[in-house]
Amino acid sequence: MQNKLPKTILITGATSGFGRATAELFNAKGWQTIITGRRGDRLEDLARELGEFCLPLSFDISDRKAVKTAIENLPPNFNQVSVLCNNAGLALGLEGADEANIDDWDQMIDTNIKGLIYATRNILPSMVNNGEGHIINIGSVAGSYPYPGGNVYGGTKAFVSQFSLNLRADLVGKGINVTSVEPGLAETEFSLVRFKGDREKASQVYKDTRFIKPQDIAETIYWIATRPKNININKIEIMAGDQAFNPFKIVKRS
Ligand code: NDP
Ligand code: 8X3
Repeated sequence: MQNKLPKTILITGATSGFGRATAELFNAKGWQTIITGRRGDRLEDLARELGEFCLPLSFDISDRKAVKTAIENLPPNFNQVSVLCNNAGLALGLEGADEANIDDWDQMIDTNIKGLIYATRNILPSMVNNGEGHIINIGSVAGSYPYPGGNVYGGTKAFVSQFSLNLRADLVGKGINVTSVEPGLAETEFSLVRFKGDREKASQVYKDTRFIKPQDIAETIYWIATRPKNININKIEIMAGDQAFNPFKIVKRS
């Protein structure tokens, strides 16, 4: 019976950016999509666009009970999830660690770390039971390379990278693949959120440079999800063509 249904991907944070582009691409490729996020109106609009093979579910990923309830109550046609794309996340602020808002730090940890582990823990038993599944986590170059003001955001993304590898260690032999996707500069609502609605500041981030587009990441996720089962892509790092590394900062004392 299940074989007659298209494969299903659950994408957290599908109301904009990477998540939305990923939902659109998988839908176009004939997959069922479960799209989530807090902004229910946006989810409804996207669900209308994607049609009958899309299920919108509005909840806050950092709410442990809400995540459990949503996944436990997936309707029969949508409850065999082949791919979980843990994408919901955010950066808040760019202040140094001595000035940053500690509520922002809590929210990044609650969303980028706790939300991701809640979704993963709740979906895994069904994947293990089916002997098939793929967890695709959205990390960041910020998890590997430090930059001023990246403090807790970078720390949460380092967690995503290491948690992904540790998931591999637990799940090898059970038919479950795990991948950490680690993008650099991409134009989404990311900077608008980081700068708390300041459109001018957000637009400066992407001005006069060639950034990653959400569709680039969606295509990468689709490629990862459709590799043959004899391989696992552990992690993939993608930077913008116009982005690279700076030298170490050296403080001169004289
Ligand atoms: P967007 O701001 O465009 O999208 C973020 C998505 O996360 C939205 O759909 C938002 O939905 C959702 N989200 C945030 N908080 C919550 C929450 N508490 N509960 C449920 N959903 C939530 O940014 P991106 O598309 O860029 O970000 C997607 C992921 O990519 C993030 O994990 C981000 O850290 C990562 N990333 C982004 C990069 C970039 O340069 N853009 C580079 C590297 C990684 P809603 O607000 O409706 O809840
Ligand atoms: C988003 C990329 O470099 O702005 O994760 O932190 S960066």
